[in-house]
Amino acid sequence: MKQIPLGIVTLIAGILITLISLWVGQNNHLLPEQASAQAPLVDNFFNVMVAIGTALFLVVQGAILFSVIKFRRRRGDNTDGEPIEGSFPLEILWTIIPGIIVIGLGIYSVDVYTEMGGMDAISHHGMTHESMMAQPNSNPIGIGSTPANEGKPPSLVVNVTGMQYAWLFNYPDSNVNTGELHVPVGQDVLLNISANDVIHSFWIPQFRLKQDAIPGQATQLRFTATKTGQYPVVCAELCGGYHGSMRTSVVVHTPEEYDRWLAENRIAQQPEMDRTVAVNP
Ligand SMILES: [Cu+2]
Repeated sequence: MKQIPLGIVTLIAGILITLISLWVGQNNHLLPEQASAQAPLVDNFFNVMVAIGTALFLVVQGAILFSVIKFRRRRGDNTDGEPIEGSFPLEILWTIIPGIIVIGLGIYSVDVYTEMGGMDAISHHGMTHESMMAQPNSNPIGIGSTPANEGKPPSLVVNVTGMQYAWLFNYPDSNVNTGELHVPVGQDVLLNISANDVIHSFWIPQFRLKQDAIPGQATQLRFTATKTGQYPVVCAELCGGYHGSMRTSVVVHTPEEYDRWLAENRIAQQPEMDRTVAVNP
């Protein structure tokens, strides 16, 4: 058999591994459906990491498999293996490559966080010590306005309270209280999150958003839902014996549906009970 030059073999293997890794990165289907404007940002980052992970897996496992077959013990060969003691250039190489990958992912992740609105909350922290003493915990932390929405007020504000073991939603503009979050699709929504007792964590997997609810520290999540439907809201911080049942839903409506829902609940929650009966069969 004619020997193919090692350089060509390595090149072909490199191209194949790159193509396979890129494909796996784009087609892994490991995450649930995307339902917020932030979701594609998170998923693109995740897919890049899956692609890099796949490439590393193939290179490492491929090298092991290749060595096991190529350098296996032949029948009747009882000699010792060649003693090899480290390789300085190789160690430099496999330190530099992960170093570049980690720094690159670090920079990319900060970019994703900025695009999601994560830096908005942080920039609000440039206040003096005196003003912090005067207004304790008045600056919410979490995901704020995206660079595109900078300076614009949100179109809907909802107060979210976490308690053992439920989420409560209050719509301050319309005085509606619910146990389920309802939002219109395509609109800029701000959640003001607080906790009554212990730390909880407000998580909507389909939005790729999660924010701790902390007693004494206001937090926030600002997002735009991009797909109508019903998605789970899950408490993601172990908060006590019934933490596992601390779940509810977010319902993303079309704007017309949302207005109808809001109108029904606004009337339903007024004190005059006769009207409640009339509109809420
Ligand atoms: Cu909880």
